[in-house]
Amino acid sequence: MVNVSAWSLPKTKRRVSPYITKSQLATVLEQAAILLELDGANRFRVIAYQNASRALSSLEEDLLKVVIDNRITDIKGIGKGIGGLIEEAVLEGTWGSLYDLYGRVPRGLVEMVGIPGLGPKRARQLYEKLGIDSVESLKFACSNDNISSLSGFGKKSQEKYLEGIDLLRRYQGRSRMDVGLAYGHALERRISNIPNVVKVELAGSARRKRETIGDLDIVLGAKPGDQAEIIKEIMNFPGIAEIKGQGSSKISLILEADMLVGKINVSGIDSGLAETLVERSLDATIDAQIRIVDPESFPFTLAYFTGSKEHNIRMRQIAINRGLRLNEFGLFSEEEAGSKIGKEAAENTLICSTEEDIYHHLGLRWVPPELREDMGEIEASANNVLPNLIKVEDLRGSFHNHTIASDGNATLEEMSNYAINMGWEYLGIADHSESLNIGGKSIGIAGEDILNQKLEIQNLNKKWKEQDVEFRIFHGSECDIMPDGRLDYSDDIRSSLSHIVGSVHALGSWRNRDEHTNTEALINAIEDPTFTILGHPTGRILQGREGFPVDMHAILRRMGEINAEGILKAVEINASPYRLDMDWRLCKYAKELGVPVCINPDAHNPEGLNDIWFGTQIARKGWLEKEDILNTKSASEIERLLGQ
Ligand code: DGT
Ligand code: CA
Ligand code: ZN
Repeated sequence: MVNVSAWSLPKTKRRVSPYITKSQLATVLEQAAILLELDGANRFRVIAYQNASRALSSLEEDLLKVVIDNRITDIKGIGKGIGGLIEEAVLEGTWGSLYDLYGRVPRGLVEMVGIPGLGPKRARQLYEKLGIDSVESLKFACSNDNISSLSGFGKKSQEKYLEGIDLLRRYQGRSRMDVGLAYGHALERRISNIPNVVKVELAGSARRKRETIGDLDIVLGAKPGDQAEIIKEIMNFPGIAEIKGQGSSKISLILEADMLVGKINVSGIDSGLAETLVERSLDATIDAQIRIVDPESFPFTLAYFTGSKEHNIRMRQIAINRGLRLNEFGLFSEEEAGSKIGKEAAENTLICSTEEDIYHHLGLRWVPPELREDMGEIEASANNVLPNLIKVEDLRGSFHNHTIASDGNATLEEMSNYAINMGWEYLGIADHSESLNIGGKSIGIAGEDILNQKLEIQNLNKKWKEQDVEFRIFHGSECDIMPDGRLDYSDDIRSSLSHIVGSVHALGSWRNRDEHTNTEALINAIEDPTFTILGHPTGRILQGREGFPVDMHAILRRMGEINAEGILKAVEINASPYRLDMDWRLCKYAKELGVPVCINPDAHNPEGLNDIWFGTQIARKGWLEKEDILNTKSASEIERLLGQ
């Protein structure tokens, strides 16, 4: 099966030739052959690309040397046209005519080739004859018997494709946090409604709030006599796409959309990409494992399946040091258990009615699941210095939100009213700046229009003051950072605003450059006196695209230095579940350096403000406390910090 999820033309990270490696080229040429076939190119061209790919794979000589010596077309299987492409890639790092090809072939067609049993030739036929251009439309056509009448296709093909689509889904990998938690909580809720369920809880990476979730783990506690009936009830749930396994203590399922209650909220990314991602979520499936245990075992099983594996290993070692053994059923004397394993070994377990008890028996304090990654939490627990993690209720506002003045779809007032209802004291508006283009169209606020927004905000602030409503808008901008590190707008305009969220959007040039250049450019931007908050630092889209290369440690160090001089430079955790950028792994470092973290929903509509929740989970995962977060401060403190 071809893995088509990651198809894009490689961008060089080098500053000297060879910009592109031999194996990168071989992969691209192989992909190009498939794209050409999908594009309806003639057979000989397709074969030429296939041959060239193979020739490169088996080339032993240094490719750069061959190119420099002008010997590329001497290689058997490489002709003049493709030879030219190879030379350009190696010497310039660019891809000539391939950009067009990669851009032209519908993404959906490429995804169709990922379906086991469906090659490019057939995909092309389905596209030409029936207009099928995505996995979704193919599934629909197969389910409605629209394909069997095509010559060369029969009922067998339909069945094969449907099976293939299922397979593709199953291997498509991890889900974003919002999708995983939507499914996880829906399943947990449904189970908790079954009579005689004593306890049920989501475990695994979902409970640890990882940014993506592989599969769901649910632990269910019930009396042995009730378990069979409970399992029967679960099997009757809606939204079970497939039963992968069913025993008396474990059920493995694939869940699909009917399981979900409500729909998945989306905001914070440009609309084109958002649309595709929504489609994917609604159509997403996720694996779930349910473990059914006796109520007495529940805390042990929950702890075990919460993980992480690394955390568990440390816990078991601590038990061993105390002459104990810890498994998914209990905590018991190693000596007594002897060679017994599993449930039997745990017959005489120490009684623990909660997870807390397990930690206490090991001389530890309970560790919040978010921290269980073996990244210092065991030591902190033993020394009683675990952080007091930030809570959503601690937040009093946020600084990066959009309105209809740029690409949001609500007015200042609509956004504010929603924020007031959330109990916030302030809302930072940061619409896009002038230079931001999407598809050749500017979506930002032109410099001369900034004043209009300013007046509107002043009026609203005045109104609230008169009405004794404790709420205000901070007028900022999500200001584009140019490739050289300059900020959009004039110094005058930027200085007139309350805060500047500096963000990189034109990702192309940043992803084409090496880490060092990008880091320098970002530091340039941050050093600008008007710069306040670094927005979505790497530009990554989870499950969508990687961020640009940048040395975040160096960025944070520089920000720490400037903060030490008493000048506020904060880093954003973009709370959109599509981004969750800055990554949680960097939070602790930011905290140590004294760089305030700002959790921003990057909302494009009022409901989008709720995304703040995801960002807060990530901040917790990064060990952050109330004091570490900029938007836990009161409006008057913020005014002081922003120098107004
Ligand atoms: P995921 O599903 O890839 O997002 O990540 P997890 O953490 O949910 O991992 P998963 O589903 O493979 O297993 C759930 C938990 O069960 C895991 O966090 C720790 C525990 N576990 C699974 N296999 C092992 C193992 O071989 N050793 C130990 N110590 N724990 C394990
Ligand atoms: Ca899991
Ligand atoms: Zn942005």
